[in-house]
Amino acid sequence: MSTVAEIKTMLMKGKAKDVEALVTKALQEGISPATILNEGLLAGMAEIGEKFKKNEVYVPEVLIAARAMKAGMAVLKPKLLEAKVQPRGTVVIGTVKGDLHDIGKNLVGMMLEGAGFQVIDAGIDVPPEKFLDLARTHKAQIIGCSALLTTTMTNMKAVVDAVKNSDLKGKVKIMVGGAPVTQAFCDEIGADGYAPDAASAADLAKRLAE
Ligand code: B1M
Repeated sequence: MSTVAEIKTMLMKGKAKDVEALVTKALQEGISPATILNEGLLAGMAEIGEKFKKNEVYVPEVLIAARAMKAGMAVLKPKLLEAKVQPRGTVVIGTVKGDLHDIGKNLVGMMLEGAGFQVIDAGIDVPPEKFLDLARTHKAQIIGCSALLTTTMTNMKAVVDAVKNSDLKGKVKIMVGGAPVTQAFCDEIGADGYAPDAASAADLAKRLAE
C-alpha cells in the first residue's frame, strides 16, 4: 500500500499518531503536500463523512477521525503554506445568540476542515455583528449558523437580515443547521442552504463556495 493510501486508512481508523508519522514519511518520500492533503487526509475524511451519512459510523468515530486529521494537518500545514496550496474557501461558523450547544457545530467545523475549508470558529452565543465582523476580517465566503433550541433558531434570521443589510450582501452565503432546523425554515428566513448533518454540511459548503 502506498504511504498516501496508508494515511487515508489510518485516518479512517482514527489513529492520530500513525497519521502524523505517515504524513512525515510521505513528505520525506517527496510526495507533494497537495497530494498528501487531497488523496490522503481529505479523501479519508470524505469517506468517513459518507459512512456517517449512511449511519455506518457514528459521532465518536467522526470525532476520532477528525482528531487524526488534525494531527496530520499539524505536520502538513507549514508545507502547504510553503507550496501555496489555497484552502477551498473560508467559513465562519458559530452557534447563534442565546444558544450554548456546540457539539454539532464543532463536528460540522471539523468536516468543513476535512473538506479543505479554512474554518473560523466564532464560538457559542454569537450575536449577528460578530458573525459579520469575522466574515469581513477573514474574507469568508460562507457564514454557518448552528442552533439546537427552538427558541434560538429564530436568531438565524437576524444573521440573514444583518448580512442583507450590509456591505456583505451578495458576497457571503449563509448556511444553517441544527436539530430543530429544517429546509422549510431555511427557505422561510432566506438563508442560502440547509444541511441536516455534518457530512452534508461539507457538501453544501462546497456547492455554496463554487
Ligand atoms: Co440541551 N437541549 N439544553 N444541553 N441538549 C437539547 C437540544 C434538547 C432537545 C433536549 C431535550 O429537551 N430533549 C432541548 C431543546 C428543546 C427545544 O428547544 N426543542 C435542550 C434544552 C431545553 C436545553 C436547556 C434549555 C436546558 C435547561 O437549561 N433547562 C439548556 C439551554 C442552554 C442554552 O443553550 N442557552 C441546555 C443545555 C445543554 C447542555 C449545556 C447541558 C448540553 C450542551 C453541551 C455542549 O454543546 N457543549 C446540552 C446537550 C448535550 C443537549 C443534547 C442532549 C445533545 C445535543 C448534541 O450535542 N447532540 C440535546 C438533546 C438531543 O439532541 N438528543 C439537547 C449531538 C450533536 C452531534 O448533534 O447538535 O444536532 P446536533 O448536530 C448535528 C446536526 O444537527 C447538524 O450536524 C450535527 C452533526 O451531524 N448540525 C448542523 C448542527 N449544526 C449545524 C450547522 C450547519 C449544518 C448542520 O450549518 C452551519
